[in-house]
Amino acid sequence: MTVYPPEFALRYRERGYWIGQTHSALLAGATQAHPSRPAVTDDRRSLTYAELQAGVHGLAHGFAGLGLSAGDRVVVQMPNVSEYLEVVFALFDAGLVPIFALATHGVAEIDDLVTRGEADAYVTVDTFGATRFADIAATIRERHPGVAVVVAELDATAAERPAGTTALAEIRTAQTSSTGRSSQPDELAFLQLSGGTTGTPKLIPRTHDDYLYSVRESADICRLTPESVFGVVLPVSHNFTMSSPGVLGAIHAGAHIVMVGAPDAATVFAAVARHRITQLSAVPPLVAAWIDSPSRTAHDLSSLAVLQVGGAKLSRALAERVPDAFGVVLQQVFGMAEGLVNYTRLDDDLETIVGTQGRPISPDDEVRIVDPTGTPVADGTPGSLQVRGPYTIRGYWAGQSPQSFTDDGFYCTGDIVVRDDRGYLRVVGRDKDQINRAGEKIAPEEVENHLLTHAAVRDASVVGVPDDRLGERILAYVIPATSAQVPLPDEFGIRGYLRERGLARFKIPDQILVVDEFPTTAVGKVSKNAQRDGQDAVDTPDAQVTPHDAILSDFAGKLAIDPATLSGSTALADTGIDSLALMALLDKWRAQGAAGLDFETLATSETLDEMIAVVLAAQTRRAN
Ligand code: OOB
Repeated sequence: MTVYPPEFALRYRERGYWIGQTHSALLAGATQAHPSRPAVTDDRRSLTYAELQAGVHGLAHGFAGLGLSAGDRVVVQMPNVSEYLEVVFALFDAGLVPIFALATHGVAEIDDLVTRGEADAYVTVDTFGATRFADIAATIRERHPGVAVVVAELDATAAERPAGTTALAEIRTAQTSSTGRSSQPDELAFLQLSGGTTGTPKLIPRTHDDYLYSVRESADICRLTPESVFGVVLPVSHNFTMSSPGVLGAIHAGAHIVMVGAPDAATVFAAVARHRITQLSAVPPLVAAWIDSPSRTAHDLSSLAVLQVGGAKLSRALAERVPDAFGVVLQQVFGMAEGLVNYTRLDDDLETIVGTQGRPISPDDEVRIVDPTGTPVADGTPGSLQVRGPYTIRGYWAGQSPQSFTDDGFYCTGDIVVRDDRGYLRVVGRDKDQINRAGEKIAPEEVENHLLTHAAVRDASVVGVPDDRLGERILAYVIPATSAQVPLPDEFGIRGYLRERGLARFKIPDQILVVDEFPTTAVGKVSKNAQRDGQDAVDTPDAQVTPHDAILSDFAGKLAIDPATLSGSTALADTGIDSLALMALLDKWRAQGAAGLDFETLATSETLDEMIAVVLAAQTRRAN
């Protein structure tokens, strides 16, 4: 791990940023201050701080008993459930290093993380919603016999746990005190994932000291108190939800964390009303879907005080609608798992809140904005953002991608920003080969590499193109291998192929075009600019509603494809529909009478026919 140079570490300590706190100490402090206050609630259970701490200690001894030694890595892949906090803090207590996988990752990503992170264990759940994590667990167990696989059993009706795996409940002990094995404040606490610009995403090493400085400051900037109720809608393991101020900021403040089961407006707003949620974090497309939803006015949202939006650029037009639509203060968040996080402050004037992506957390965040030759530009001029500071990494895990850091230790973010004379930043573009699809980051090269494994694909090039709903969607150009023994499948077949390889759903191209050749630049490289050009934002037309075909046509409309290319037997997953689009459709169909329809049932349909039957049944129930 690349460490901070001693003179910087000294300065960060002297200035009171690094206070020698570990994550275990963070939870212990909150537990001591508020033992009987609610810590975390999900759909199945609720734990006070004392109960959470007890669960953590009981599990920590269990993890220690698995034969893992201090510093061993453990890939954690869990959805937004209370057990997530128990597991992660138990790993901290046991001196183990979590690698924070996303719940949306497929077996391809998990396998890669286990391999590259040289992990000794993988912790997941059995089933959650539509996702059968147990299948990933079984494959990891098979491919990595030396890796301990621990499964939290959430679903009593789930199929049997895969052979060779251990139930989380089995390793729970009755011990109520710490194992005393936590790593030190200045040591590696966990590995976070980078959005990635290369074939293999990079791992981000964060220490307790640097991360918790950003957490405490964030909780302060966002004014979390023990009375706050923090609703978790985005994946809990993402840096935004984890620490900006996220669940860790909530714990620092002694606040109540509510894990919301699904991101659709009806579920989220019902949870806001029921738990009196005061604060939510979201990505822009989610906010757009929530604003448009009829559920917004159907629930009591009066408890909501702050809506944070980040992860991707929030348009000014959407930003302007947020305060009135939800009766909240909007807070823009521009951050990165590598470190730097910018916030608009809650008492900033409206112009700053809707027109900028905020300013850095720390007075010691050194922000440098440079032109292509590396020369700093004047305020007001767009340039490439570089940063160095008390919670920004100095290098990736295992020395990956050294070119992402300058000789004097600045991290090159790949974002094009404009700074004003007060230090507020506006994100105006990007100079990294990365797609930002609804806040989820995709490295084109990674998707290309998967496409290239197909025998009928000679070449593949993946780009992000502007999209009204998602911000950007993924477009893949494919050149068929003419001499191949197998024919190139159609668009749905190619998606099915990628899915079978275990690629995360959010990385599967939204659109696939088969071409004879790629446009090239003057020096003969594939011109991704040319491939992006001419691909305008797709407007999603609203279709007429009559039974079966109309639903199919709504569906095709959302995907901006010709309904004639869809058949009832097409697998829902292979259509490339994402949860945001599905949420919008759900809202529309609900408004048209399918009152009892829920996100889960819709999302778990195998085929389009099955989904349509579910919608029609819900409409009929209402009609009767
Ligand atoms: C957050 O973290 P990552 O690591 O998934 O992605 C970082 C990248 C940034 O470099 C930038 O390209 C983009 O995501 N980004 C934004 C943005 N917030 C992030 N682009 C425009 N406007 C914004 N508000 O995404 C993340 C980490 C902590 C807090 C919030 C977001």
